[in-house]
Amino acid sequence: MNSDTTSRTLWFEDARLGLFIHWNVCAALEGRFDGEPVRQTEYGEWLRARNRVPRENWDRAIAKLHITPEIVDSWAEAALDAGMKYVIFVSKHHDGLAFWPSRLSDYTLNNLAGVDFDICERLKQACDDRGLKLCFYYSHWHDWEDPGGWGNFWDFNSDDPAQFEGYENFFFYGGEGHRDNLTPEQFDEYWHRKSMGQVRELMERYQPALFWFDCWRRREDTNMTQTQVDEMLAMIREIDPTCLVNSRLGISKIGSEGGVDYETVGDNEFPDQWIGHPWESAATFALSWGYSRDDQRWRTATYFIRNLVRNISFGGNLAINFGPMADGRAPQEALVCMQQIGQCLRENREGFYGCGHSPMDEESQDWGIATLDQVQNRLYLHLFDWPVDGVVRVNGLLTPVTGATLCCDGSALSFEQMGQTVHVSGPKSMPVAYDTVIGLDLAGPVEVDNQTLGEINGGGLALQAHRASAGKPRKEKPYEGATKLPCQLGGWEAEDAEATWNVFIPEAGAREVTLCYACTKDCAGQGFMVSAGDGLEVRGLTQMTQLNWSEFRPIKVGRMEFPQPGKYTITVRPDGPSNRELFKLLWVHLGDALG
Ligand code: JFZ
Repeated sequence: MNSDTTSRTLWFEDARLGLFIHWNVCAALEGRFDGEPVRQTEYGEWLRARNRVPRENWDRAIAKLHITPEIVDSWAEAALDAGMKYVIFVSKHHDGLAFWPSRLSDYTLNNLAGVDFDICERLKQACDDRGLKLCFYYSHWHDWEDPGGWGNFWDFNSDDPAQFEGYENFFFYGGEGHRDNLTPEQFDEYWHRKSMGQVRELMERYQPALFWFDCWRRREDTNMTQTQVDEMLAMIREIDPTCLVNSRLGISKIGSEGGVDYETVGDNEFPDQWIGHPWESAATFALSWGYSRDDQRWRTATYFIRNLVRNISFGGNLAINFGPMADGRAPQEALVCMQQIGQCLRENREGFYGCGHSPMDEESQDWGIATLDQVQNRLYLHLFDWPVDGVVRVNGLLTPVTGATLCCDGSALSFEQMGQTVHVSGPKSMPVAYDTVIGLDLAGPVEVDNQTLGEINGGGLALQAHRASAGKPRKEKPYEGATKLPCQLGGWEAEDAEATWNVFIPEAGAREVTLCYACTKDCAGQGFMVSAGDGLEVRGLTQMTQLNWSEFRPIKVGRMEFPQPGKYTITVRPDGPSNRELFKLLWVHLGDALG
């Protein structure tokens, strides 16, 4: 976990996985208006804005929503079953409809759909009963039903044609619409009456653990003032100092005085580095937040589990969203996916909750990603790609390992630590589908070397072109379709051309050296050399692989005898003068130690 965390966010950083629920009026329209799918976006909940749905039609659709208290309970039950620790319910989306019987607006589900119980109260109880934290999404800025709110330019703009000037494409590209006749005073009145009023009402009635606001632009680029967002935050802090607030309130400062509690990154965005304050990705089971019949591109448990682990390894959370249908039921695809996620987390027992940033780069390991329990000095290896020989090869681990455990059954695994490489012997078949977790107990705080190449699954070292240090030769794009690797090394004409890789060799002994390259007839027969320093080298002559540069073949060059385990720099260079291309080198492979 992050060390600079305030106690307020401790539960959040422990929780790691949450459920987002967008029950939206678009569900009552199946995501279409009069037969037309939502325009320009996959987001069904934008239907009213995108398709310019008249207010009366939207309100008639609201009346089609129906729900029972048991369905509300089923949301919490599904979250619990999925291993989620918090539920973010959309209490009011951009259309302005309140999903609780608000005293501050008539525009409520209870009024317009005749729902005769309080969904938020029921959900609060269902979450409390299951130890889940109830959180609210509240659209504080966009409100398409209130003339003082932002975003509705189709019902509320003036008739002045000037309103369209410069905005022909604004809606298409910017997405959030333009109000030419909304005065700051009107918006301020809305802000205090409805926006802050309803947030206060939600807090007083349901004591949410967190507010998820949704201003996805920089506050400076909106009509909200600094004072307004500060007032909102101050009010929340005053009513309940334990309530968390996300950065989409419109405040980017995090953690410190006057700042919010955590950062919400972009929708379906998964950062690729550690972030030093609490953060969360919100993702969708398919592409839309609200339910739409046109949105059937469902993501898999594989996708979510890998991204969850990745987020944890960078110190973050993941909240996954489903949009219930008109009767409140979650789409079956989302439910099945949630069960798969939950089963994986339950079976592994450890490695997710309470875990955080691991300094081990994902590129340095061939099997998956590590998370860390910083308090216990326990490193969790999340294996997405189980090695077929059952040997987990951990690279670049500098801290001594004192024990290895297969988390799903608690059994001890044998292991061998050879310098910065650890071999853990697991079963030949992957015990837990999607992700199997192995716990490594460390003698002290984790230290890693991410710079030195280690072994791949199955053994041996793969020195690929894109991992090389090279100026001459250069990294070139291979022939279309020739390989999935990003580059090849070409341009070896210069005498000082060389490509190098820093590797760690865990065991002394002979290793077979293979080069995979393309070479044409004109360039065959030239000398090259692979060296590991100190007279340790093998030489070869290039062989033709095809008349053009499209055919890569693995060609054995010889054996290299590594006198001792340790770090080596492997260099490939021309052997003897040449003014021609040598080859297009794709990779060098150093096999497993040969006895
Ligand atoms: C917003 C909403 O407009 C949307 O309906 C949904 O509620 C989602 C959670 O948030 O949409 C966004 C927000 C941010 C980006 C894009 C759409 N973004 O940062 O790219």
